[in-house]
Amino acid sequence: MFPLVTLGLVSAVASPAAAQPVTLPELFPAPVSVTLGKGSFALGRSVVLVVAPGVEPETVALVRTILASAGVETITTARQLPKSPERPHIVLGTGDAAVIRDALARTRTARDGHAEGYTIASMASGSGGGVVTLAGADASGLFHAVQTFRQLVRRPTLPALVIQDHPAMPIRGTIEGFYGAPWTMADRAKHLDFLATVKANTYVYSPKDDPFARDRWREPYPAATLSSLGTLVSAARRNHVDFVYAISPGPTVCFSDPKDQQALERKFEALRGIGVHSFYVALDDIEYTKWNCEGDKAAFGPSGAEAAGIAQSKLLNAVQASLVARDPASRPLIMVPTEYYDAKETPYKAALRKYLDPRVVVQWTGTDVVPPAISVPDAKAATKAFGRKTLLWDNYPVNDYAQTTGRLLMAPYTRREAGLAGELTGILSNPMNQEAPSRVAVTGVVAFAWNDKGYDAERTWHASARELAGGDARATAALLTFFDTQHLAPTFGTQAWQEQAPKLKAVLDDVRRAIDHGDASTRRQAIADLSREADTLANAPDIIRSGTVDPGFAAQARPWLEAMEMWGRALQLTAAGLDAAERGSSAAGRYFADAKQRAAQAAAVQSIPGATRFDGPIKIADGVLDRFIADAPTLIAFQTVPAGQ
Ligand code: GDL
Repeated sequence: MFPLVTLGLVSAVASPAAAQPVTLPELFPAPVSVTLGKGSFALGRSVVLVVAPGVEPETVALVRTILASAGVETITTARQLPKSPERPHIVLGTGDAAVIRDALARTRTARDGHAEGYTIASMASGSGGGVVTLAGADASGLFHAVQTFRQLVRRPTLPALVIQDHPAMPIRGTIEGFYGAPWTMADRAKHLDFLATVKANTYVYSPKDDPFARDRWREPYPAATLSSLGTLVSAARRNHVDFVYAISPGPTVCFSDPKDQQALERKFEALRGIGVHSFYVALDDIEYTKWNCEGDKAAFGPSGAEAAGIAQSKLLNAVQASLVARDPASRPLIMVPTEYYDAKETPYKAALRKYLDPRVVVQWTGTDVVPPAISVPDAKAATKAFGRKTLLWDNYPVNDYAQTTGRLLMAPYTRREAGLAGELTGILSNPMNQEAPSRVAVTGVVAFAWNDKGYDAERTWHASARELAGGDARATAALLTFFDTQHLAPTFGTQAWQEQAPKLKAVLDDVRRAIDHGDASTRRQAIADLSREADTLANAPDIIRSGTVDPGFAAQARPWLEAMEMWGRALQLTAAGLDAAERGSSAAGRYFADAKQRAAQAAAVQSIPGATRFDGPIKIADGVLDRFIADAPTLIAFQTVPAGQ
């Protein structure tokens, strides 16, 4: 029998004196439930793999790779579990395969049967043996179980535990929907691999600057591009990610012209030829109060928002019908409407509600294009306005609008209300032009969509830094220092929805307070702390360059890392200036002047031309660091050296 204990009782039951306590591993996204059992066992060098019939070979291959990276050298296979396994056994399967039923029965565990759900049950057995059962409700569920298993085997011993898990929202992932330089095919391939690790299931291809998807949407893709897209589609399939192809015909489409409908279907047909089963029509950022052709006036009457809603519905309904007719495996069409930026009742939305096929999935960005927060009542209003539960298009961490010039958006994903899963069909994050840095926010978005009620923004943020750093503690800390300098998240207005550099600001505020109110020893202590903080800032870029697993991160963040190092040096000089001033040394003025010069150089570092939509100076903890360096010479009176000395 498998003595399960609830988490609160674990230490009491499982930590006899001197034994290693069995602890709960940190898992991201947070599973629905994890229950620790008694004891633990090591995987060791040799394991037995028991694979139920029907498991995808790629999933088995992935398990083998994970086991190898956990130090397993020999993997043998068996068809069923022995009565008392003396070696670690890993059991894989979906549905109610007999071997899975047997394995779960031994741990008296029920199987999670939700779509994409899974159960993991592990128990120690015999002397040195153990069983880990990965049971998927379906093939994707099993794949997600394997991703959790990847996190579990990072520790040398596996605790006895039961995990029951399934997604709160059916659609989770990203929409490459920004303006400016699209991701490269290599970026996208890496992104798809990353999405799998966080249990995302959707990637929408919709770069605004792909001419064949927007301005020249009627034209076929060059063969080479289509072939590269085909490679991505296969990578997505391997990763259990739905590759959705989006087209944006809005700028020129003639809704009433059957030739345009055919052009759209021809385009989709070509994509279907490379394995795409999911399609999307984007109608955002277009003029919808003027027709593009005379025919639309004849067909739908004078132009206007309501007529646009009717015309768009007609086209989309026809596309939805043709998707089903041509491909029984097709997923429902997704669309983003022209009024995507609020849930206010309007004639356009009323037309969509009335005429748009209820199967069509509608996106919406919240109460604004870049909303400061999203609540359950906001989502309820959207459900009402669009006549169906919506799929949130979250414009975070996208950095293609003027207010984001010179910024990476690296704050934790927050201010989305727990409970949104009851009102949304999912969330797609619109990422930055920089793929690797985007993973920090996307990890948060997807973890929230997987388990909104169990989501912890700060812990998930740390976990994403740890992932980028391949588990290295020093590089993780350096990344978090860097993220703090890129914490500001603007809106389209003047008010940011995430503040800049809260951690650094707290440190600098403490220094100001100590200098203002403290005695001599408090002041010196504060200046010493400041000097250490400056070292941390100045050294972080080098640690990040050598400590992040994906070289794409340092390459895409290059000017930010360069500027950060310079700002760090400016702060070091500032700390030296304060120290000199505190000691009454006349060197203070020189330090402050050097700091000012270094800060000016740092502030002049520019973004990589063309890498983001708006080029401009790189911002590092702006409004916090620059202000402190500018104010520092006024904090402690110091002797100035007369000119000429
Ligand atoms: C938008 C655009 C999007 C862009 C974002 C931020 C939607 C639906 N469309 O309005 O392509 O990246 O703003 O600038 O959000």
